[in-house]
Parts: sequence; structure tokens; C-alpha cells
Amino acid sequence: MPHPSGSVSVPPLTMHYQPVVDLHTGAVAGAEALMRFVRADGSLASPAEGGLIDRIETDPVAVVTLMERLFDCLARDAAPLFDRVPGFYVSVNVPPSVLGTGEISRLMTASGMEPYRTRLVAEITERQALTDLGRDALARARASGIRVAVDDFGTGQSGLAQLMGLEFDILKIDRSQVQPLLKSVMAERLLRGVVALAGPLRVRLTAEGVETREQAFFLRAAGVDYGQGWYWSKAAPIDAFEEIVRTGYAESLRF
Ligand code: G
Ligand code: MN
Repeated sequence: MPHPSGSVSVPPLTMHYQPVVDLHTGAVAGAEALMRFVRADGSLASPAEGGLIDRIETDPVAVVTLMERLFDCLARDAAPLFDRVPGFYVSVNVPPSVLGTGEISRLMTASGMEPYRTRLVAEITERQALTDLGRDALARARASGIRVAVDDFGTGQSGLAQLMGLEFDILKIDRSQVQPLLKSVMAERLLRGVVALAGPLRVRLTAEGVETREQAFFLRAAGVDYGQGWYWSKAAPIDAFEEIVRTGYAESLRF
């Protein structure tokens, strides 16, 4: 349903961080930042609840407000980690409607994230088509040091066509391809195919939705670089997440 621009109000938000684990060392290499809306009573809501995120993302004014708040949270939460942990990165889901406007650079500057440019990964979902403007904006952001991850790989309609002509750094294997591992031979073959694809593309692989030790070991043996999922941790508030980074998950990957 179309609505006049600026009519959607954006609630206050906070970010939760899900660790991305280096499958070889068990160290926390980075995090995916996931937003939560703060209700009037202080409780948290997932952005999908009641379709709110969809309404915001299709409102050109609201989506910019949302991204400004998101970058402010990131600057506050993640800067201490960037300073303390070498190479630590944060990946953020960037709606296609934001890409085309070339807003990313302005958001980096306005939030104070600018010095940490190379620690930011913009996740672009494979499910939504990229416009030419979006592609140009991504190429520019990448030329300035921001990295690009293709999210939800394997779930989109356009699949490989979407990847043509797109320069990116990380391919995120969707959980729909991780969860059937060790149950379906076809899923295992497909996973090995994706690993083979990543080599010549020179991209890192992150597997999402890792829930069991068996999946984690399989992924590591198959040549996947990073894992993310409930086997290690759900997305956590920044204080809990800082503790997670300190401890790491070496134990979880020992035979
Ligand atoms: O597509 P994207 O990576 O943005 O999705 C992140 C979502 O995946 C979050 O909503 C989170 O709750 C969910 N998620 C994260 N880890 C797991 C997991 O191990 N299993 C399942 N089923 N969902 C997960
Ligand atoms: Mn994502």
C-alpha cells in the first residue's frame, strides 16, 4: 500500500550483535549487527514485527532516519571493539533503497564511523534486486574501503545473475543450505560446489544458521572460513557481546 513519504515514524532502536566465528581458531572475527526496536515499556521487538521494517524501508524519509540511528548505535557500541581487537569487523544489513541514494558515506561521516571505514561490511541481500544506482553506490563504497557481503546466498530468484558485475568480498551461505548438512547428500554436494565457486571469485565464505557441532565441523572440513549461528550464540546486547569476544569459541571447535 503506497503512503505519503515521511508518514512512517521510526521507533527508538538498539543493536544486538551475533558473533561471526573463525572456524579455524574459534576467535570471534566480527559480528552481524541486528536491530531491535525499543517499545514504550522498554521491551524489544524484532524489526519484522507487524511489518514495520518493510514500511520504513519503502519510505524514503523514514529509511534515512533509521540508518542514521543505526550508525549512531554502531559508532557508540563498536568503536571500543575496533580499537581493542585487530581486524574486528561489523556487518550491517543495508536496504537496497539506501544504497541508490549514496547515503553510506554521509552516514559514516555523520556518525563518527569514518575512521573505522575498513571495519564495516555492508550486507546486501540476494533476495532483492539491485538497481544500477545501487551497484554504482556499492562500487564507490567499496573503492573507499568498505567491504561488501552478499547475504542469503542461494535463496534469491536472480541468483548468479545478480552477482554478475558486482564486486564483493564475502558470500554468506544461507541457513537453508546449512541445516540439511549431514542429513542430505545433495545439500553436502551443493555446499562443496559453493566452496569451489568462492575460490576463483576470491571471496570469503560465512555460513549462517549453524546450530550444531556437526554442522560446524562439516563446514570447516569443507573449506568454509567463518560460521554464524545459535551453536555459538544468538545476537546479544553489546555488554554480553564484549564478553563473548573476550572468551571466544576455541573450545567449541576442538575434537
Ligand atoms: O538474513 P540475515 O542474516 O539478516 O538474518 C539474520 C536472522 O537469522 C536473524 O533474525 C536471526 O534471528 C536468525 N538466525 C541467526 N542465527 C540462527 C540460527 O542458528 N538458526 C536459525 N534458525 N536462525 C538464526
Ligand atoms: Mn544479514
